[in-house]
Amino acid sequence: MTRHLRRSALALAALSLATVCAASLSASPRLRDWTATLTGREGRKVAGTATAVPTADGKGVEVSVQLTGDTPGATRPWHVHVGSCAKSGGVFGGGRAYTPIAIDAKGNGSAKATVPAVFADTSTYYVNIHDAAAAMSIIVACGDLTKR
Ligand SMILES: [Cu+2]
Repeated sequence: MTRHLRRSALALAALSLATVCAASLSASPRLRDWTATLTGREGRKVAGTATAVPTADGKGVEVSVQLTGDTPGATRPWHVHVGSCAKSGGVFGGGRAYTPIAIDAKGNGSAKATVPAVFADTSTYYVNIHDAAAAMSIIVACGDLTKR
């Protein structure tokens, strides 16, 4: 009886250890992901989401952005910037990595960028959608990146 109890206690301990390991394995990459919800500016109805995850080699950040409700046919330059929607700053990682978003006939668009820089824990970042290459100062949508 005692031996049986001891064995099942051991099995239970092994099981909970396995559960803890599985949980930390699946949780650790998630903690390093950043997400943003983009909302329209200047009365625009455009909305969207953005995510940023470290590249496999840890030397960069892979950013993806999706837009809905935008003007069909528009081409939107975009960047991750240092700062926040409320307190703007410079482009993160240099502008070269970012290819403009082409808005399709339904008003949707998406883009991906591999940025050769890493996020610092001491900084904040946001995603800016610019009106056009000839109107960079007009921001049509913005969203602060937060760690999830
Ligand atoms: Cu920008």
